Amino acid sequence: MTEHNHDHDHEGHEHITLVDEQGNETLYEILLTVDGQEEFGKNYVLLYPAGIPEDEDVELQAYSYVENAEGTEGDLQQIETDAEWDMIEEVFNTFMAEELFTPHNIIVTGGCGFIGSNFVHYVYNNHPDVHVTVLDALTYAGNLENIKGILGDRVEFVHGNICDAELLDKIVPGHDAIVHYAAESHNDNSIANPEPFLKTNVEGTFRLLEAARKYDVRYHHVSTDEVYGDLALDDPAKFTEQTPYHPSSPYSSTKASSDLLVRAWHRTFGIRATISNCSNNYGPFQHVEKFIPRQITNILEGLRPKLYGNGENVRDWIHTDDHSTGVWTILTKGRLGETYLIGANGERNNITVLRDILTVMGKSPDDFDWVKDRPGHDRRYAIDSTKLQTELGWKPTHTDFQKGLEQTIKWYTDNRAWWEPAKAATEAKYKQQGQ
Ligand code: NAD
Ligand code: TDX
Repeated sequence: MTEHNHDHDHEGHEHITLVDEQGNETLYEILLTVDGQEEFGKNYVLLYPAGIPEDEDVELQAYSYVENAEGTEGDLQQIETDAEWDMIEEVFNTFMAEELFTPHNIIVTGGCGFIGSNFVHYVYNNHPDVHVTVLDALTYAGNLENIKGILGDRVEFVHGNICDAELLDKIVPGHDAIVHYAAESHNDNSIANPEPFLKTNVEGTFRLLEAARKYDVRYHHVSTDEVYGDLALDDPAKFTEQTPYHPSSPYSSTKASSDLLVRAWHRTFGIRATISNCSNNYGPFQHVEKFIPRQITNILEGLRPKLYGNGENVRDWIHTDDHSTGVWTILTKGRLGETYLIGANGERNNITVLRDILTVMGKSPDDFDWVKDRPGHDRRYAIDSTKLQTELGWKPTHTDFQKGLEQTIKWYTDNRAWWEPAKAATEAKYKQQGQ
């Protein structure tokens, strides 16, 4: 069976024309593509005849294919083994289901940080039948203010450390899932002092996995695209779930280590786990040590923004709201043991983002300082989130980065009381590092 023709119609549906042995052509629509690379070294497509009303019974066709050099489907092949059929059936059932796992009582670690607190708000606003226990040590990066407005019957706060096994023995029983966000999250800090990264990111994950094992609790692991290292600026490739791990910094190597622990605990002990690796987040409530908030708040304080190296490094930006819906989708629909990449096609180099910020804030686009580069500075991150989009039906909603950036600038302008207490100490630390 060979693929004859592959195109998109005006509604974005993908079509394939198949030619049988007699030379008859039939037009099919691609219902689903399935990523079976890790297990079978192939991908799969599920097809149904085009133009058939949705409620009519049709026989689906499934074929395997190996991506060719252009990154598109090569020839379609018959499926050979029962194991492949079982996997396709599992993905199809996942695709058709609204939610396969319906949590009612979850622990969110790091729920007072930037991204964790966004997820807690997302669950509070969209899943009223779910109770959230936030476990957070309130490090320099944690701020109870981030969830203060929603604490009560449905959102409870426990002040504690994820490395504290005794505490986990007290709070984990009775919960049906752990969503693990807590981490030391800043690359520059990991270069100045790696030790807390080993403790929280590696040992902390180990403790949570042990608790998930002991109390048979589902576990979702929030990780980063930085585990894959970096791409060259002119490389057309993006990271996929198959990209080999190649972390560069103490931070990303501890995140990579924690991902590997999750994979091993799933395989060896049968922990019901999923992993997500997301690209750079932006939005309100991000700590002023990170790139975008640092530059905005510098301008608001009358300081000049600071750009590392030559400013050519590329980051793939996603709004933190979209990260939260991605994690919820994977928690409730993801296949156990699987990794899903979360990204929103937001590649931009740092100098472009900085000049956008300066322009929106009424400054000259050259009104910034070049500062010392970050050692080991990753050149470019780029995420291919096809698997999450096609298998689980997730889509980002904040697709206009410029608009999201303007809203973020407005938020920092309107919420000085939130970030001012952390600003001076953060800048003092950077100054010491020559940044
Ligand atoms: P953050 O630094 O803003 O927040 C981290 C939170 O974890 C804080 O509330 C802190 O108090 C808490 N915490 C730290 N150590 C703890 C410990 N030992 N016990 C309990 N709580 C502890 O981080 P963030 O940017 O919100 O990132 C959250 C997660 O998302 C991290 O796992 C990070 O690796 C991942 N991630 C971040 C990005 C990004 O762009 N920021 C992208 C992809 C993935
Ligand atoms: O002042 C700065 N000037 C500058 O040029 C800062 C703070 C950063 N940068 C550059 C370094 C990076 O190329 O901006 C880019 C973004 O820097 P960070 O905000 O520190 O993010 P990054 O190192 O890319 O990592 C982030 O995304 C992946 C998060 O901090 C991680 O937690 C996440 O895993």
